[in-house]
Amino acid sequence: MTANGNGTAQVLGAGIEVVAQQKLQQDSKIYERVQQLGAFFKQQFGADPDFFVRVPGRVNIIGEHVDYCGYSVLPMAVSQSIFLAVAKNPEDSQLQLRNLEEAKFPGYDADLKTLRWGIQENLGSQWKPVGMRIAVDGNVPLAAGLSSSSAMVSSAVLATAHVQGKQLDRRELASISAKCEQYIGTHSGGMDQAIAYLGRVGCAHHIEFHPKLKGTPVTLPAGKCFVVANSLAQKNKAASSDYNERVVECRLATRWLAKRKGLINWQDIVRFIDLEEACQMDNETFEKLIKDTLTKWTYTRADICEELGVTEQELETKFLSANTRHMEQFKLRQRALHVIQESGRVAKFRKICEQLAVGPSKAGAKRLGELMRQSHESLRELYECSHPDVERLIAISTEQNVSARVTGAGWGGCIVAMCDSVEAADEYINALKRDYYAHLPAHLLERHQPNNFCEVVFATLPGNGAELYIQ
Ligand code: NG1
Ligand code: MG
Repeated sequence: MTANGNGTAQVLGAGIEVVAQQKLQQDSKIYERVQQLGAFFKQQFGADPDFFVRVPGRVNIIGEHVDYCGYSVLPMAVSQSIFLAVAKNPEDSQLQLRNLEEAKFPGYDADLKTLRWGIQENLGSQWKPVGMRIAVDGNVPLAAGLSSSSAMVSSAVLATAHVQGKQLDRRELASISAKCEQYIGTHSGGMDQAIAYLGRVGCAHHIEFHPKLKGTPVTLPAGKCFVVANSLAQKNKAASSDYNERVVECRLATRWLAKRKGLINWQDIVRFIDLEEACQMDNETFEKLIKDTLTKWTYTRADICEELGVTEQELETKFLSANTRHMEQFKLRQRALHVIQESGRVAKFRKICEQLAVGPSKAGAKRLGELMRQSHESLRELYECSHPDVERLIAISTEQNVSARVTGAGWGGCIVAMCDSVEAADEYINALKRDYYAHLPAHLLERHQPNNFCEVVFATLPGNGAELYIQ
């Protein structure tokens, strides 16, 4: 495996730097996975792969359920990732997928000519149905809010772009991957795919979506240590309507407010950020507008139809989607308030991090913790996306004097916590093991206790985004 041989990165293929062998070998964990997956590939397909791609999961530090409203977020890439070993086969048009965990994820074969690919749309007439053999190895916890699905989708996009010989930069790849993920049926924003490509070792990223995708590195406060703890309550978002229901409520609230503000094109204003821009409102004015206008806790279909001047049928066809057509009640006020206040918290969090990078301040660091706690409370109360198991983790965190919040979409999954030092993080992790993990049901204990729960509760450092290794 080689790139330019001098240990530095080289730009090749899909506009992504290729990691040189020396650099790769420095990270023994990554190198081991490459070796293992390469051997598995050879055993499956009888030849070596041409290249590998690695796309990480992420943990969002603050800014939850705001990306699809156009507001910025503050995630970092984690070390857990999806690895693909890939070989191109120009002789045929077969897609052959094999997972290292064969028992859990059986192989899949198909003729590329019979599939529609999201990335195909982007490549247009340049698309060639070139055969691909792929071996997959993933260690991002599934359905846990660490973005395993986006790491998978983004790795497929990167591998395909490379096989197709397409030069794309990281932001383009992130946008294509976000569009591709919409095929799964969740009307998600672009946070996960953006950090999957833009992540950089040592810093979190402030990711803006408006007016266009932009990532700014943010140095997290020196000494602080972030811990991820998985409640192990799994939430398969694609199989439930909860996520899309929130998206629908946000879109309906946007139109309601746009109409009340007298905007002629109110029907076309879908995201809160576009309304904010159209009305030149700051965060506080927006919050006041919501409080003054959306005065009911629950709106019925009849309320919405009356206000928007549409029939029930129009409501269903224009504003609801396949898995939200059943909705009878809409919590416009609560959802809108969460989004606007959470977007304010992201801006404050970034600003404090920037101030702390210049000079330490106890008050500043304390404020970060408060923002994380407020974020969680809002997700629980206004957005209703927590889970009893997540609440137990949060309660233990509070007892330990650690600020924590649910991360990702919620309804289970992981929390992210901020500890004052590496030692404090160790103590906190031990407390979680003692008070939460030791009480798991027997089948989960059997699986995780032998590893001392290190896959489900761990301190994490910001890692790199997508990488390509050439064989
Ligand atoms: P998770 O739960 O990690 O899949 C989801 C969305 C994000 C964002 C968060 C909530 C997908 C692919 N991702 O993340 O875009 O909206 O929820 O902040 O659905
Ligand atoms: Mg996901």
